[in-house]
Amino acid sequence: MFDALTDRLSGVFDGLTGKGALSEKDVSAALREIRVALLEADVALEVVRKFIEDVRPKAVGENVIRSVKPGQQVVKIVHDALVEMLGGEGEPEGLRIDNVPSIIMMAGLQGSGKTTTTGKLAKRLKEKERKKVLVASLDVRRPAAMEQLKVLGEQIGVDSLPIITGQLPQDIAKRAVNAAKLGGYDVLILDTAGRTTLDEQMMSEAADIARIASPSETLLVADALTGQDAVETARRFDERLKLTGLILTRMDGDGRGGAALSMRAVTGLPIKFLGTGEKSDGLEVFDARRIAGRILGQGDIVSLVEKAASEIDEEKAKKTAEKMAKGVFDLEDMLEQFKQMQRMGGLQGLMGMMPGAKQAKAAMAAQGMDDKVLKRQEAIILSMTRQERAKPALLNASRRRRIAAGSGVEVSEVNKVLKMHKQMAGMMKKMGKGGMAKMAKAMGAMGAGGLPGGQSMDPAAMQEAASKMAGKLPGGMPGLGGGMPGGLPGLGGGLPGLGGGKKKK
Ligand SMILES: Nc1nc2c(ncn2[C@@H]2O[C@H](COP(=O)(O)OP(=O)(O)OP(=O)(O)O)[C@@H](O)[C@H]2O)c(=O)[nH]1
Ligand SMILES: [Mg+2]
Repeated sequence: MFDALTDRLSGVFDGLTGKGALSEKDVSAALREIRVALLEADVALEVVRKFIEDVRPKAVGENVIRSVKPGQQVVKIVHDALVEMLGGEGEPEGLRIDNVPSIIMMAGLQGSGKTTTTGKLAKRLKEKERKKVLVASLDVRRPAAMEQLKVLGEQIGVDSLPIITGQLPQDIAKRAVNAAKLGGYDVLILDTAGRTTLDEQMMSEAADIARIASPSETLLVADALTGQDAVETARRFDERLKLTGLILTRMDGDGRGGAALSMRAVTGLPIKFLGTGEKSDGLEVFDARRIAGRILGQGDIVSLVEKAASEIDEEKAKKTAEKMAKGVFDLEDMLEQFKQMQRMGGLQGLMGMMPGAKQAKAAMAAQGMDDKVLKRQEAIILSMTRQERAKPALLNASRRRRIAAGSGVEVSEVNKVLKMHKQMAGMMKKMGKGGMAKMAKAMGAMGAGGLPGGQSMDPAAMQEAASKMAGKLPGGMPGLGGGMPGGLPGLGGGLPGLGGGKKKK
């Protein structure tokens, strides 16, 4: 998401934290580099200027330069300023949906992701907040637009307003509001038509709809890949529509991310969500603290744990945890780990959220380690019989040959999987019950605001905690092509225990 920026900044920070003492000159040089890094990431000039102005006096202060770890102090100051720029401390404000029905209007340029995001929001409100949701397309321009929303609604199990062709958007808006009232819906989401450029006709149509529906949320959906244009779009829409928040889509793309960073500072509007994929679950609540952590390469353990919690099958997790507590970890369990990792977005998805992910990613790429390998290993285990999976000792040479043939690999690959399993099982045994509980606690402390108000956030301590955690996990799956850094795949092994532990509380 912010890869290039993260790279640049970690370079600057490495320079700072590597030094015992810092002079004012060191800090100024670092600030210059941070300034360039932000500009290169496409953060608006005015925003960068203000950012550096905020940071400078704090970073060159006596108490910083004289402190024991000046570099880390500077990192913390930058972190706090970044949080401020992105939206400030504190929990992200949710959507205002306290009326019945609450109306959410989606606005934005053509192709910015309004319809997709309408679906994502509807799914989220339905599943996470148990709301009864109605979606309605007011897009009468693009012939297939209404059909698109209808199909999307069917996919996620959300009702959509019946289509009546030939109606004006204003009339559809009225009909939708009525239908939402009569149908006892908690939330009505209005998906509007977009144009390629801002024009008066589109604006007045949107303003009409806003007047008719008086939405409690008017959200601008903007494509993060369009950079500074997105910021300008937000400004212009806000003049006419009185926006209540922003949603930035395509954050999964390899854009420079700067638009996202400028958005809040320039418009004063809160960023509410990020779109992170084409699928209906590619939506993330925007949390300034977490995003700042990600940008600074501190990883985003909170997102990771949340994602794990939503993807993990509680029943299976509990079973695995119980087995592990007894020191049992068979090939069936390992298979389950692989599947879980894939559900969580595969290795790449996981890595993006881990502290120190940059180095780990590079190391993995260098070793040709990717999700395909994971799939292959899964295929190997799937070629075994149930008994073999439960009791790997059964796997003699002829059985191994059969499995290799069955999964289309060399016998040496099968051996690698078995070796890896042996190592993981060994680690699991060592960790036992105590290790798991400790780890769950460590993750909890790092996640759920365990760092009081972010005030004591010391990036170094966080790194340390994270690497300790990684150390506890069954690290290095050598079978996967030689020493994995930081025991990442082990995370898959660790997480089910976490789920199980949580449930028992
Ligand atoms: N990668 C990625 N693609 C997205 C995201 N959000 C939307 N898309 C894709 O962007 C394209 C356009 O999305 P739509 O939701 O149809 O956009 P729209 O604003 O409704 O477009 P119009 O109705 O034509 O104005 C689709 O191919 C979506 O799959 C996102 O967060 N990430
Ligand atoms: Mg659309």
